[in-house]
Amino acid sequence: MIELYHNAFSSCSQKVRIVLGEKGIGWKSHEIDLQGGGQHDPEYVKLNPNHVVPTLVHDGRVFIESTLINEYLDDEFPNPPLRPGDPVERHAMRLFVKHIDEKVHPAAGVITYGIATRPMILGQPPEVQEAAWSQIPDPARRAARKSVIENGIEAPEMRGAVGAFIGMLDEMEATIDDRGPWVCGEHFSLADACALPYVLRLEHLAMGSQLAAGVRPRVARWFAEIQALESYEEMISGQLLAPILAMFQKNAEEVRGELDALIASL
Ligand SMILES: N[C@@H](CCC(=O)N[C@@H](CS)C(=O)NCC(=O)O)C(=O)O
Repeated sequence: MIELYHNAFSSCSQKVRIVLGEKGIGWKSHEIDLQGGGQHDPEYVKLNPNHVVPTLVHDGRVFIESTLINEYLDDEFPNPPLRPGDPVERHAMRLFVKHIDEKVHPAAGVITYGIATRPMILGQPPEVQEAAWSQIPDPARRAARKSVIENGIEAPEMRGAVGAFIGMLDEMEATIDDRGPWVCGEHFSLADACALPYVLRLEHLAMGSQLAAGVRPRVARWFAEIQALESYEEMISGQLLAPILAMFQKNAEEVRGELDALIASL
């Protein structure tokens, strides 16, 4: 029995859900309300001491860290395999994933809270606003969250964060070769699962023009292919509540001019 503690919009949850879906693994959902502070609930923190989603429980054993969860799933449920068999290609895949985990994922929190959820948080009572950052255990992450809630698009962290996303797209455009359409060639892999949520986040935050065929043709084809996967609707788009998605898009539209200028200046 597989149980996943996750959130519909969380990038790390999305990358695990698409792997569950592509492997056809049945799972029980426990949705964690990140805006309501469910990640800080003492019962949940017993499972995930980092106060983050996702957490996977398989037959009573607890697994945290989305990349390691995906590797565990690929070991435990090997069909279809989602890592290249060739050691050189596997290294390239893991390097791609490591870069996203280390550089792009922290940037996702900056752009999501600084653009999409900030107006909602600023409309809340001060103690609720403070709860949005004060319980985050990692000091660097806590400081970045506070800064983007206070300063939004003007936060000093924003330039590096948007730059990390654009760098990811450029790397994908350079990496996807004629064998494509996937990052590692002909077969969908954990690298694609890892990139998906971050590319999707750009579309949700008024930066979808960066994915256009005329701008990055290989990324555009990759994005179309991944959205056509059999499990995409059930595991990704179908999970995103329309009012929350509309809020993301509306708030991002309000700073589109600043975002375009920032990207042009990179
Ligand atoms: N390295 C962790 C990062 C997990 C993470 O940052 N999760 C985010 C959602 S994508 C989260 O739970 N954030 C809690 C918050 O926003 O307070 C992983 O890969 O699982």
